[in-house]
Amino acid sequence: MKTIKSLDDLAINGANPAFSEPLHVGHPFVGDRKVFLGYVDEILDNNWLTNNGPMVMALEKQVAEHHDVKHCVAMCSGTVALEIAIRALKLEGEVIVPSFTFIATAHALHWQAIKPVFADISPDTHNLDPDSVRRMISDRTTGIIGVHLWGRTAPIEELQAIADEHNLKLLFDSAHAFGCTHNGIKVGNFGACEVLSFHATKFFQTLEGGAVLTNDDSLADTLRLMRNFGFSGFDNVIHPGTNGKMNEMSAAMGLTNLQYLETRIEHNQNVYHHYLHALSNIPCIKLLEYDDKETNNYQYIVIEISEDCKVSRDRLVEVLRAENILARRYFWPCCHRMRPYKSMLPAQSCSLEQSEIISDRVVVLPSGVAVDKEMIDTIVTAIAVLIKDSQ
Ligand code: T4K
Repeated sequence: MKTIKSLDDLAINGANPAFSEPLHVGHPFVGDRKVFLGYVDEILDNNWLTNNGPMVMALEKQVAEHHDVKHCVAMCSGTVALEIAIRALKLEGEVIVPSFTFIATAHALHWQAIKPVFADISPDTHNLDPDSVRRMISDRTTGIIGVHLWGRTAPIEELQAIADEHNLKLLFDSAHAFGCTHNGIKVGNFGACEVLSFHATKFFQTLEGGAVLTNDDSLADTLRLMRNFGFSGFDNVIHPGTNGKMNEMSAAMGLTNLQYLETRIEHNQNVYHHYLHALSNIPCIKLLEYDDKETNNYQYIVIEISEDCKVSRDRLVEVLRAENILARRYFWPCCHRMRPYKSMLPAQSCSLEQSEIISDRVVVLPSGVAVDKEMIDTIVTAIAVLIKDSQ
């Protein structure tokens, strides 16, 4: 790896890039290939490829146990899991969501002709601000979707109190929060249900996939019907539904990867602490911290660049990309600034000040299996040289 001592050593100024291959945020983790291929052989031998097969059932059991929750209903993606959960809970009219989230949270509502009403976030947590949620309630509101952004849980008690007070359904988009806790209790146990994503880039991946976690028996039955066209046995459709099923290959990838949860958290936690230490002396940069008293999966390394920094957030991303460090501007622009919602909700941006400020300042750095300590040192040195020499 090259040594970076001054601005002249940066690739953006003509030097060689620090990394010969791109370093991604969300580089997929794949467990033991032989174990996975053994499952694949089993699937092909069984000739049972999808439709609630044995691999999916085994995965659901293990994921539910891991989250201390009664039901895990596996689906083909986190987005479809959100859509089905929203429909199973009979949400309609308007539903309150953060704007500072991945676009799927809003799309899952819009796709079903429900209006996402965007509430602001607290700048310290990046999660929904309960006061802003209260301000967005109208007589058309039927629900709230909290997002546990970066695996740090939303203000669950406050949101539940608002939901109870106004007779609203509360569910959580827990796409980032596989295995994470709130006051020591695993996600999956809050609200009416919680939705996980098992996308390739997530802490726990099944190629594509997702699941709804719930302790509600009747809701779990409905979700199972809805993900399979509403079929209850052959030739008998008893509920509206769609095709949200997870296939056996995805479940096999999940069963393979479930064996590594502890070692992966340990690795990610070490990565996070190394970044925390390395970034601590750089002006203008704040690393979003995780509460070590809670279980987190430490999948995302999120930095904020301060307003008074001489280097803009976008310049920082550009400089890192030239080094083959593919840092991401998650989640920029906020959902309400994306075209479908920008045109639908022209009046909303004034009430989403913190979302806009944070989304203009955030950079997510490569983490997880993509990096080791030496690579982190190089990434941080590139950031340090850029910022210190530009002051
Ligand atoms: N709610 C929230 C809060 C979410 O963050 C997400 C998904 C959802 C709901 C919906 O869940 P899913 O329906 O996706 O299960 C990525 C992911 O596609 C998306 O799943 C994720 N959130 C979001 C935060 O990030 P993109 O479009 O920014 O990145 P993508 O998929 O191109 O991957 C990022 C980088 O990783 C790529 O530049 C290359 C690398 N990569 C990616 C894949 C897929 C690999 O090296 N190998 C791979 O196989 O959305």
